[in-house]
Amino acid sequence: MTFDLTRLAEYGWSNHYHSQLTPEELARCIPARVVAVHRNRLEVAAPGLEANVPPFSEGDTEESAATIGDWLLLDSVTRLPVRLLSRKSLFKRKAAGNVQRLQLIAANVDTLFVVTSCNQEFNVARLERYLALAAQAGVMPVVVLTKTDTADDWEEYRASVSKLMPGLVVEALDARDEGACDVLRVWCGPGQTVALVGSSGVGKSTLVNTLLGNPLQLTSEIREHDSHGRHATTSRSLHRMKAGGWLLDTPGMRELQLAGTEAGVEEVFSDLTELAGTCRFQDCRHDSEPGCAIRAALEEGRLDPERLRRFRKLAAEDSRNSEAVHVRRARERGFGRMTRRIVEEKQDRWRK
Ligand SMILES: Nc1nc2c(ncn2[C@@H]2O[C@H](COP(=O)(O)OP(=O)(O)OP(=O)(O)O)[C@@H](O)[C@H]2O)c(=O)[nH]1
Ligand SMILES: [Mg+2]
Ligand SMILES: [Zn+2]
Repeated sequence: MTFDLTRLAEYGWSNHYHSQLTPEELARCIPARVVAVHRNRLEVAAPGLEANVPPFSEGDTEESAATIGDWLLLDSVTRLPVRLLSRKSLFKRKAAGNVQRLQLIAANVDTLFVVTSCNQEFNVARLERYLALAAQAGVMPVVVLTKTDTADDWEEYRASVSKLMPGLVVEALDARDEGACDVLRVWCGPGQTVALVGSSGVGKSTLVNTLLGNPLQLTSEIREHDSHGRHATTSRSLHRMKAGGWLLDTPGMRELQLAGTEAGVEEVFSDLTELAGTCRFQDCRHDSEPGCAIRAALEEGRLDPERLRRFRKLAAEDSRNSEAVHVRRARERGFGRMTRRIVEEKQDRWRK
């Protein structure tokens, strides 16, 4: 074997990837992580290795192209990629414009910091949207509530976040204070990869600087010639944090939209989908149908009408976005059908 496992672990290597390698690959390949994606090349890194390789795709679907955070196997002689390893998690979105295409944002992120602040920016519906995205991507969400120093009632903000999902982790802090940010260290240690999302002004950049310890790292940019010979500026996407882990900063993270996130929505609103599964009619629209469990819960005050409204909005948005991607599949989907399908899938999973 030609590579140093201990040092690879610092880059995020784990048994999830290691167990995918055949004995032959173990003998003849080196794993390397994609740290930046450019139009005509990928930057990869591994202990003692920084290299450019051609773009690589494992198949002909959009999801099979290597993206930031991916692990590639390189041939140890030619240094060319030979295989894309199966991912732990994946953020993707509908490509901008009318093109019906999915765009990969980042792979193999462990933790998503959902950043929000103790002021009028705070918005439960937006948080739920981010939580659904994290769940869909297969990434652990941690809500980071910033600007506690500016609000006497920050405990109340924290309490409303905690109510969004059972077991949801919330950390309240002053993003400018290095000591206060120490509570985030457990997600930022060696081998860990984190990404941040949140509205403008909530303190993402401030947090990033605090976590990196060295603001220069984030602003250091690589100048290169684009295809027209002009200087183009790109900033690296994976940055080493003080605590040893990697911070993924890519513009796409800021524009994530819901597309094909039914499963994520299901996880965040499992109370609602379970309830809907007990309506008398399978295709109940929770409108005026008899035996509707959702309406009963509303009438008995067991269900917050605002939460239902947000769920409907998110479900509708999701099905609109998916429609652009998979027109045919999405056409027949409505709120009632979606909840029914989710409940059926859940039951299927139990039966397996
Ligand atoms: N008092 C206080 N100010 C903060 C805190 N976090 C960020 N700020 C300030 O809020 C302002 C906006 O912070 P940024 O880090 O630039 O916000 P951002 O999320 O990166 O915003 P965009 O880049 O526009 O998306 C800056 O003036 C920060 O100094 C905090 O916890 N407490
Ligand atoms: Mg910023
Ligand atoms: Zn109903």
